[in-house]
Amino acid sequence: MGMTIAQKIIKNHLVEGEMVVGTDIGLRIDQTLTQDATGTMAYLEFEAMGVPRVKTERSVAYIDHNTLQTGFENADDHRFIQSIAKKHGIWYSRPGNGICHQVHLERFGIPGKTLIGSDSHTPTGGGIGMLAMGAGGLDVAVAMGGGTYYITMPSMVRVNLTGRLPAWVSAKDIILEVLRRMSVKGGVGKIVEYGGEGVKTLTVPERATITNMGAELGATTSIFPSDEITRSFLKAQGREQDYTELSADPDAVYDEVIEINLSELEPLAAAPHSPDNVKTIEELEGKKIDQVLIGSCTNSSYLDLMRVAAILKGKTVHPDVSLGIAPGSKQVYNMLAANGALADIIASGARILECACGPCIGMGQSPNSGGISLRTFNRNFEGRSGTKDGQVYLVSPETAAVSAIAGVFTDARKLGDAVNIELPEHFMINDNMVTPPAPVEEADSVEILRGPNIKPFPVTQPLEENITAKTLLKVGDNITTDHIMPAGAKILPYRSNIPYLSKFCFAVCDEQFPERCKAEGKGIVVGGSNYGQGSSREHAALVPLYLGIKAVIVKSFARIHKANLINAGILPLEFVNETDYDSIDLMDELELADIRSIIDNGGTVKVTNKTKGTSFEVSCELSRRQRDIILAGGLLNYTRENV
Ligand code: MIC
Ligand code: SF4
Repeated sequence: MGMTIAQKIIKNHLVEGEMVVGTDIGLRIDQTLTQDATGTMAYLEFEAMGVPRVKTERSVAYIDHNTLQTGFENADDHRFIQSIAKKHGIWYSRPGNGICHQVHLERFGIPGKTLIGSDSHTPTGGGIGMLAMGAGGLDVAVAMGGGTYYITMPSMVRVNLTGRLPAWVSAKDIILEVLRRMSVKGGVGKIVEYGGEGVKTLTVPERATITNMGAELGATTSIFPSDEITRSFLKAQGREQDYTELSADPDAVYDEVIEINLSELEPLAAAPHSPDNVKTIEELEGKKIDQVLIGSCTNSSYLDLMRVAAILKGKTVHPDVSLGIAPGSKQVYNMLAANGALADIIASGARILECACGPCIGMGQSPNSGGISLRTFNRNFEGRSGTKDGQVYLVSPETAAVSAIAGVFTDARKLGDAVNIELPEHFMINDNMVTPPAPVEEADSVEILRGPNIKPFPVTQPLEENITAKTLLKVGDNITTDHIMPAGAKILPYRSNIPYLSKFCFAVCDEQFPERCKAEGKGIVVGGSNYGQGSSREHAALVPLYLGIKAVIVKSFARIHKANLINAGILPLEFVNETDYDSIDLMDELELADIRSIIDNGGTVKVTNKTKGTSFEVSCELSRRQRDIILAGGLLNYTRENV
């Protein structure tokens, strides 16, 4: 039987298990990446494992999230990561070099290789045919140490692209259309593979926009074939030697097929507060806007910004609109400066930001109260912009730029004929902001520089025999890790300080939650479906762990968050009958008797609601290895015991 692209890469990297959908498989990881907001924790964990040198083919540490530096914390963390990278064989991309996913695609990604990154948008690498997945910091640390990365073997979705995008309709509109059809939970347990004649009409940066935002489907990853277009991209990056061809076999079998005719697509937007709340620009046309932001790992490539520059050329940003632009990488920034496009952008009145995540993660540029903000980013979760009632719409760079000039939602197709922007034959290559690691013989003398912000991670205990604890929080469907552990300028600098972070846990849903946890000492969280979607931040598990959360009972989990809970030693439980969710109220006392032996031996768990005098069943779907991790009290304990 023929194979899909993803199945071929999985087969080449399979070290444990069989490729049977829904079962656990272990993969060999070729490359890893970290960013600074999850990186400090990942490197502390790597250190705790005691491996002197990374065992991957390439590991890169990027600084792109915490670049606001309003106090010593960020700069200290950067120095820590820089020193630890130098010592342990990791390449270091300095602040100013760009957003991890954009830079990795340009300079390091290789078709057919596996990549895991401590950031949920790592699937960007699927744009050049990598099997690239987001993971928790601890999983990345283990992979750096040469350990296996475990996932559940996903089912395969094929998105069949036909036709060609009309003028001013963009790759962003393709992924918004996929999100409209599949929803933010439609991709859970799946790999989304793109194919069909339409693929040949899309450049690598366009493909990467699509695989990047595939994270919002909840998918394990998304992937494109590696073809002549991939080859010319790599060649233009001076890396033609990294090219290999990769395509699905003609008789490959997919579990699901989605047909999209590119010629029929129109400009779209994801309306507040979810990436799958998709509307057409036509529906929104004429609505007044306050802010436009162009950038983020989804839409900040050379191609994106050249199109934006062409639209802004000779125009002025509307007097009621603030336009901010953050190029994705130094390469992009430099090329725009060299060819004059940056001058057109500046002349229009745009506010140029550094090439980093910036406003995408609430690091500055929060909109005005109730302000309508058009962003080319990938997430519009409530409060993520830093303004609780900010109304964030996710749009293409083209829609963003024309709307910034008009001051209202505007359909870019009004501009008439498309501007033809070609990818350059040679990108400007200058890796002077990537520092290589110290040679092995000098590694011992490299001193690790630690600032006072870096606190040890919470201690975990082996699973107890019985758990009795109160329901300290009850939340609904689609809870994001931004709800569990918010980011933004005020909190992000403390990613290495779990005790401090704990004050903000679930602040968006219930400000009293941390206090309640402190008062009770231990507790259980109850939630709806797709719990933990969004970011890969393991802080969304480590902070609840610190606050004494023993178990999370929900209708269903998002992939990375479930893995992070297991790694932290918190029980991830799912209702057998979803209606039992309704029977639990805040502060109800729940009892999980004999839980240790049930987890060890498998089977459903009976939960007794001691307050209500009722009981219900929950399942705990874990592989043997995951059971052992939970029994040991988390992956670090497990690794210490087993390695
Ligand atoms: C995000 O887009 O939410 C982030 C910030 O990049 C996160 C990582 C983090 O929380 O540090 C992600 O997507 O994984
Ligand atoms: Fe950075 Fe935003 Fe991309 Fe996350 S989604 S990596 S915050 S640019």
